[in-house]
Amino acid sequence: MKIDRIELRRIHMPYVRPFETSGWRHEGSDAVIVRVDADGATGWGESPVSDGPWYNEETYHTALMMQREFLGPMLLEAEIAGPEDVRGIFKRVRANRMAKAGLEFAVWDLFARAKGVSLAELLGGTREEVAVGVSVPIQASVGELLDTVEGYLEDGYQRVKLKIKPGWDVQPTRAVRERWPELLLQVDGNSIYHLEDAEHLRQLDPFDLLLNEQPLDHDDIFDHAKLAKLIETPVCLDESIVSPDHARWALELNACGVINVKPSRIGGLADSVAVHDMCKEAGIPVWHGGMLETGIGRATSVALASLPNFTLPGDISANDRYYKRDIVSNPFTLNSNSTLTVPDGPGHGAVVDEAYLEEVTVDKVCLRRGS
Ligand code: SMG
Ligand code: MG
Repeated sequence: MKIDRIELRRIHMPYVRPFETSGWRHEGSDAVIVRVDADGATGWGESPVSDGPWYNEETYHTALMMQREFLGPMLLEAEIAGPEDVRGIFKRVRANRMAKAGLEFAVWDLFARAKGVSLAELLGGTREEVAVGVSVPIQASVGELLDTVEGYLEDGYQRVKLKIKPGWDVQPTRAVRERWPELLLQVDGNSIYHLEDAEHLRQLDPFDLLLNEQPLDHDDIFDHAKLAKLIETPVCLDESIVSPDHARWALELNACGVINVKPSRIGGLADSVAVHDMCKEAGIPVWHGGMLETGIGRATSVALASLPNFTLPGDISANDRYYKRDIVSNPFTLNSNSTLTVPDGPGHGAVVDEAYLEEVTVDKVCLRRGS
């Protein structure tokens, strides 16, 4: 198959409430939405980048530029036998994994739709529902945090992740644990701590957390391996697992007990399945992370999270936790058992609301084969 046309749109779409981590605060999505067309079929993907290089080094500026100048033209030239080919086509381009992923996701969706199978099935998914939780941003006070968590529990979420940072870690985590002794609870520092903080992080051990996510540097594996020996809470890696090799290094070093799989961070679904399979083999559970995706990226996530070793609840909340109105007309809604239902129609299943997509589009680029 040859791709005829690629459409890239940088959007801006407000969140229902701001999202604040240890290092940045966002009021809305600045993702790049990708559409690919071939032989009368269409596929959609999302690069969940933002306005600045805070989570990783990519932004909507870099993603759009890489897709327009390098990745898009490479994809248009290639003969693609299946979506697994895309990582090879992009191999010459270093890093820029979120830019690659948005395109790769769209090609997976295109092939699944062309074959008339669901993306979950094409990826090897085995679940009809995926367990999900909610990631709670840093709040102004412990009182507000308790109210926010209570609201999400009332919505039906059964697992909560707290964003933490120095000065907002032990006290809020203790408060949530005391109020809800049985709650599935975990924390995420987004790379704000240092190995010297091990003693401090040990204070989180009594709270029976599922995991402590990426406390140390965004590109560190080595010090996480040291930290994992110093704290009882399982270390989970997010930012620093950007490829199957990085996962292998982490497993060989015993740097983590759990891995957060985000296919955008890893550069695509093919490599994410490889990370999943490697962890399964090693007896290391994985769970699906989130980048506050729109309904398009969310549908890709739900399909991937249906693979068997995604045994912990994902950061894939229902669309209305993020957006009052989303760019899809069939948002996911939360089931009463804190799951989302995996779509079984063709592709990832998101039905794009093209009129609203046009409304939230800030910048649009069209690439065509042979021009
Ligand atoms: O999608 O619900 C979501 C957000 C999950 O906390 C979340 N993501 O480090 O895991 C993480 C953060 C990164 C957010 S960057 C925009
Ligand atoms: Mg994280």
